[in-house]
Amino acid sequence: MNLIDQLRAAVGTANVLTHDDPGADLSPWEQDWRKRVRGKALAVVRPGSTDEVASVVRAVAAARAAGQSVSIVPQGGNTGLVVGGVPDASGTQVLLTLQRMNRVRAIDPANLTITVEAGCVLQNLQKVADDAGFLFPLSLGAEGSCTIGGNLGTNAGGTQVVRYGNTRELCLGLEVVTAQGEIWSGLTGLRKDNTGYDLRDLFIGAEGTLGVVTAATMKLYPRPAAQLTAWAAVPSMDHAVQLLGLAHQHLGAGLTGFEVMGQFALSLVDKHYPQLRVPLWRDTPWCVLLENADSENEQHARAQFETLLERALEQGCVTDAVVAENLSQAKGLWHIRESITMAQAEEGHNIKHDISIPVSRIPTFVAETDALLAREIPGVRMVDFGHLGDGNLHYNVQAPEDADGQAFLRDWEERVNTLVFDQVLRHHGSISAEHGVGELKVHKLPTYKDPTALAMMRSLKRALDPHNLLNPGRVLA
Ligand code: FAD
Ligand code: 2HG
Ligand code: ZN
Repeated sequence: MNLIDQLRAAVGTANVLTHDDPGADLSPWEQDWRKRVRGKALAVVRPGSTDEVASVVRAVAAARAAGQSVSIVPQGGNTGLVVGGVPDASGTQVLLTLQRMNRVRAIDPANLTITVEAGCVLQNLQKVADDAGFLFPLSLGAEGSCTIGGNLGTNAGGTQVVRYGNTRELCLGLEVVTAQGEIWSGLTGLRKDNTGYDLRDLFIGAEGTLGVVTAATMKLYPRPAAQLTAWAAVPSMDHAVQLLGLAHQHLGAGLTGFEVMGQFALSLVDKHYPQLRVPLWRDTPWCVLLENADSENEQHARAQFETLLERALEQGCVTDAVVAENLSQAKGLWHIRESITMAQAEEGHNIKHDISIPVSRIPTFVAETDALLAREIPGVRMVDFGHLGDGNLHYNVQAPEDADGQAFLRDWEERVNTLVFDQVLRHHGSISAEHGVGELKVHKLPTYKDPTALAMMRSLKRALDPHNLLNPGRVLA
């Protein structure tokens, strides 16, 4: 049997799509979210179980061992921003989508865990947790489409990291199909297990290069008794950092979100989605969105929040603020923040940088790097926003007004990346805080990653995937 027939035998004919099938449209799996790359798959394969994933991996591995240059690209919701989950243009890659594997396998209320298959859409996972009386805190703008497998693959961050950590911190166990097509059943749900190397942490953030995650056991949390959200105008990035310090001091573990948004980023939301009514943005260079989740009650949360904002106004780090009166207003404020990425996409291509540096250095980094860019590219527009509570900025560079976005990318991307990443290095930061490396940043790692760390990463890849079957060319060149 040829490979396509073997794949059909493994997952059923209806779950293997190829370009030769009459009327088949593979583009949703082949085009990345940012429309940076359009690949061509040998086939899109949709397994329905872990055993089927293992059969697919074994079939492709055998074909590769027999000399065919085939490989596998795992994909979840295809919302990744670094071109990590779409096939390349060779027409030799099997696109393995986990979308059909979307079941919730179990909830263990006493252990505060939920076990789900990799293709479960994040929003569905949040809802199942909520219906059971718990909170699953991972939250990001793509939550209506991204999957927990993709979140684990990228170690996604989002807007609640300041309190609950990245996806890695929320995961207790994994089920993984290895590059040899074996199944590792590591769904333990244990909070303590020191029996050697932490294999789970190896696969999280590996962007599908070491194994295919098929299921995960994730942590649940009690739902907070009250949740309050405020939107504050701040006069400078220095003041935003000062406000973060006050928020830690006054809210303690209640501080669940702290996002900063630059004026131009908010102007894009106002321009493309005027119905969202962005507050305060016209008269201030920065706004901050902050959230206080309280385990006592709303009165307590509001009193804490008011004290914080009074101190902040006294100290001049906030010039104006609105506190959401109810959950629906709070959701509206969060929706504005989550719409920045879409508003940027409406505006046209930009050069994205998802960077982290110590919070204390962020004001200097922004002032210096803004000035360097403005000198190089007069009229450049900075779409600067992000998870300030985590030291993570989306420091995105948009072409000057009226410039052609495509030409801007072509002429400037490499130079702008070098300028920004050199600055990140100088400030002891990372060139990818949460989106990953994918294909877009793979050639940057040798310059910006510690050489010993990179050598260990290569050794791990060789040990776990010696034939480079899984997502070749991503993370490691
Ligand atoms: P995909 O895009 O399908 O894949 C991403 C990577 O994971 C690829 O390398 C793929 O090969 C690998 N992968 C997918 N499934 C598996 C699996 N089962 N096993 C092994 N590897 C796998 N990211 C953040 O971190 N924080 C944010 O706040 C955030 N906001 C976003 C907002 C918008 C509007 C958009 C479009 C994206 C945003 N992202 C954010 C990026 C993206 O949503 C995340 O990276 C998300 O985790 C990707 O999930 P996915 O299911 O779409 O994965
Ligand atoms: C966010 O925080 C995402 O909204 C996307 O990580 C960031 O669009 C971006 O650059
Ligand atoms: Zn982000």
